[in-house]
Amino acid sequence: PSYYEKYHSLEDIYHWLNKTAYENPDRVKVILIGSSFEKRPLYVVKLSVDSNPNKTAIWLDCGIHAREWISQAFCLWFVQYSLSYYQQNRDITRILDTMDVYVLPVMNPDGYKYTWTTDRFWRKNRSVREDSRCFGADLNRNFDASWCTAGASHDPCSEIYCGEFPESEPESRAVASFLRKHKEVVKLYVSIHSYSQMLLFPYSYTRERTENHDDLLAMVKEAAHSIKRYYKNSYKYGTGAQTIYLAPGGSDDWAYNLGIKYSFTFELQDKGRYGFLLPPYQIPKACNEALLAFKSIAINVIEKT
Ligand code: 0X9
Ligand code: ZN
Repeated sequence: PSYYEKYHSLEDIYHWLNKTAYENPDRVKVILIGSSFEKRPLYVVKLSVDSNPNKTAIWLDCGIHAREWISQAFCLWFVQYSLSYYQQNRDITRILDTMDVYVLPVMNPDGYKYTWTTDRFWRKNRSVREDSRCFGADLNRNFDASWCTAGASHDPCSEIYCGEFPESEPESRAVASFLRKHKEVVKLYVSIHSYSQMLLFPYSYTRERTENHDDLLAMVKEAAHSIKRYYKNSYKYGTGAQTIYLAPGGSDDWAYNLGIKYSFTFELQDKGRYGFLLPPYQIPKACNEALLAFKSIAINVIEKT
């Protein structure tokens, strides 16, 4: 198996980042957007092919939730694919000719490290609270989108603890600050999770529809149908609230309300057989499916913007 067909420790991923930037100086820049609670760096890979300086951009994050290892693996897969198939594959070429892509491969490095050393099923970050013995907030409940209403918890011991206040966690604050700074150029937001095979869009904090609901629905429907056709796997699709559950404070809803009107959360393989413990031999298919959905949605965004 190649490097991309395995899971990698945090140290390995940091090393990969450096090496990828060093080997592709004209297409890859590494940007430090902040640091985690335990002071680990939050690095974003900016994929940019020279040509046109007035490109719009896509944001892609992986690893908000520590134990969803196929997520972090997807971001590495995506970067590798983009560098290898630019000018080979029609869709990725068109995407990179039109847009830069900002990739955050590990949004929750402290949690990810912890899943390698101590608890494979850790979800949250690893922040400490003075008034509780429990660690960590759910970074996907910590954004300022109907924060900590139904579907999140004020209890620091809960798996869906929303944190002390919106953006109380350095990891979510770093992402939010970066997107606020770049909101004019970022036209598409994608966040990668697992598992359950779903393509979701806002809202998750309310059952109300967004103003461009029909557009978003048509895009995930087309993407899910492509996956079905090419890989024979089914993905459910729809708003977060209707497809899984009400969940406030998520990055996708927050990005949407910031003005990034094409905002998605992908839940990758599988449907529960292995769950978070998806075996490495299944990485290629899981990532190729997600890649197909990503490209299909990005092409649609290009055609609409
Ligand atoms: O609950 C979540 O944060 C995501 N599911 S997971 O099993 N990976 O934890 C779904 C996120 C959907 N979007 C929002 N809730 N905003
Ligand atoms: Zn998740």
